[in-house]
Amino acid sequence: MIKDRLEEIKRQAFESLEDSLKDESLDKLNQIKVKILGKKGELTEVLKGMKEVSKEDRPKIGQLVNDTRQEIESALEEAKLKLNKSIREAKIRSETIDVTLPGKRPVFGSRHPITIALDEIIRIFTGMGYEIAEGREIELDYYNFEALNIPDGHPAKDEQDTFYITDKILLRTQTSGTQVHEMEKGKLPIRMISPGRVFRSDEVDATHSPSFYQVEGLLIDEEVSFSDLKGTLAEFARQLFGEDTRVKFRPHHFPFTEPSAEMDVSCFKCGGKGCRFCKGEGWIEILGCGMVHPHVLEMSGIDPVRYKGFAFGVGLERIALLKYEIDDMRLLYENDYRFLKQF
Ligand code: 2U9
Repeated sequence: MIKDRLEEIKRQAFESLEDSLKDESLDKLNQIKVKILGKKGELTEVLKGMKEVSKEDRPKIGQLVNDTRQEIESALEEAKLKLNKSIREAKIRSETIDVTLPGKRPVFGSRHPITIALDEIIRIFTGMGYEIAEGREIELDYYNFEALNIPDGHPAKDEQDTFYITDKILLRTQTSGTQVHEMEKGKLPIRMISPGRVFRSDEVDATHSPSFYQVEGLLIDEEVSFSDLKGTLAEFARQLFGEDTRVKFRPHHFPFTEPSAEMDVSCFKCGGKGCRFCKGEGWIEILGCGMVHPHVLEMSGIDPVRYKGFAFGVGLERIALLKYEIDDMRLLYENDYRFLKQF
């Protein structure tokens, strides 16, 4: 019976409508429309069956089909409105910002301990009137060795495991070349520090790395003596490690300075009594220094009779490890935020 079929179509349509509302699916709604009202839809199929209905029943059944179509159409329209509304509301909900929620704190970076040590050293020496020159990491063999009194075959040259690029070009093993370039300019007096990265073909361990940082210093003027060197470096140590710091100079040898020395500072942990930090010595070695060798001055065109100079070199990692009581140099290169944020 057509009437039963229409009832069944309506029942199924309403059921599917409920489902598509539950699923919030506009697609499903459209599918229902096509399935029931479309050109090949179920209602159209019913209309085709009208041929079998007797003439007198046709208007009644026709009316029934139309009513059913209208009922389904308006139910579909209503469902579509409802669905659009709830989709709009969900979108608004998802885009709403709760301004009362606590904000996310930005993670602040911190200065690297090597940078802190370098800034401190730069502050101290610029305070004494020194200029800063950075120089070049890739250097000629001449500026790294020869001009510093380290000719081919010199044991000091063989001792430093150098990264060579060609037989005349290398990665600098010390920043000293920067001072040589400065001396060659012929502008005197000179009062400069050269901070920077240097390279040696060393294995990595707690105290070695193939790349590390140095600050070297150079002062050249008339009438410069070893006392000037001692006074300058003692003041440097007091500013870096504290007012009560005492210094001690031990004779040493470098090819580029004569006389040469290493400077120790009184242990800033125990004040010099001897403790675990200074390995019972009371003293901690922090730098090398000396009066610039006359031959080094001469090679760069400076008259060694009229001019004298002193020079020094500090390893920045060593200063950072000592100042911040870090026991393994590798921590300085790993860039672990948990380590870095402590400084
Ligand atoms: C010129 C003349 C002299 C630079 C100097 C040192 C002593 C020194 C070391 C410190 C720790 C290297 O990083 S380290 O291993 N350096 O002991 N450096 S005097 O002397 C110069 C430099 C340039 C023209």
